[in-house]
Amino acid sequence: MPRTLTLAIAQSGPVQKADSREATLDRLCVMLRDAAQQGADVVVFTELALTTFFPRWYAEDRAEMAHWFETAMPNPNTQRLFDLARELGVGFYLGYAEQTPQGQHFNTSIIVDKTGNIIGKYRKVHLPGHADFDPERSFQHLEKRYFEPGDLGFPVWASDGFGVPANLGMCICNDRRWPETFRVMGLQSVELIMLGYNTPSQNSQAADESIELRKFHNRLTLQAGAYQNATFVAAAAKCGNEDGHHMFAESCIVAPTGELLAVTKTEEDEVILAQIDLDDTAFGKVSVFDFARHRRIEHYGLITEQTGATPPKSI
Ligand code: CDV
Repeated sequence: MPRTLTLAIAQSGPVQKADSREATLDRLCVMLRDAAQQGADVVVFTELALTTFFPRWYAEDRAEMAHWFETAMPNPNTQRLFDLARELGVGFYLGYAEQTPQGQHFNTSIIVDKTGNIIGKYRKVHLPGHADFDPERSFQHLEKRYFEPGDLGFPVWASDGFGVPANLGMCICNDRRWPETFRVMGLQSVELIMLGYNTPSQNSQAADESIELRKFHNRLTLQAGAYQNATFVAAAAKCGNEDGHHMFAESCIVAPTGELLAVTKTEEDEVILAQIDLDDTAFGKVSVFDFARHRRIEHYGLITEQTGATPPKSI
């Protein structure tokens, strides 16, 4: 049975602080419909797709940020996205801020199948930024203040929720910069990794870092992650000028060879698609990245035994 999928990215233009959830959901629904009309089986939305990137705003009392979080998913606001997915027969990946019944806060994403059911949940592991106001930075990035590190690991789901059997994984934004993210899913035979991102065009700690270099790092990590683990990668940006803070676009779909299959052209709401054959992941997995034959775990201990880098003994 062929395992072809039409994979879509729904890149979001900026979502301003003043924008209502309703207006933002309207935009996501328009893109879901557009993608479905073009034959999409699955649509990848971005990180924190329902709101502005609120971790750039400091609040002494974090309770002031409560309104950015979803306490259930779906909920009365988002139900219509799930209903539309079921009506159109298209799955999706969605990032949002999660508050649990126990009061924990996570930067979360879900996989929803073609019948509108959640089949997987992931909570962002690699939280960038800082927990306290940092006057040295040109702007704040307070993910470590508002979220806890994810507690679900990097699961991979074997599912036919998008219409064909596939091994599906997720991560979120900064996770893509860490090879461990991709490798842990690679070790579970992942075939498609979906992720969303909000990446500022400026480095808040290095004003002279160019946007070109930052875009290069985006492509570098996504393409390396795909190639080194023989998996498709689909990455959706939230981009453009959000309340005076610019974020770059370049949402893309990457093949298991590491090649780019589709890239967005704008910094606005934009849908791009690629037809993919999940069996194209097989060659890398049985050749250069046949982990069972080639990995040498006896030399990898430091990766899980140690967090920070230490200098070598001097000779
Ligand atoms: N939302 C993010 O995780 N953004 C980070 C920034 C802070 C570098 C990223 O890795 O794109």
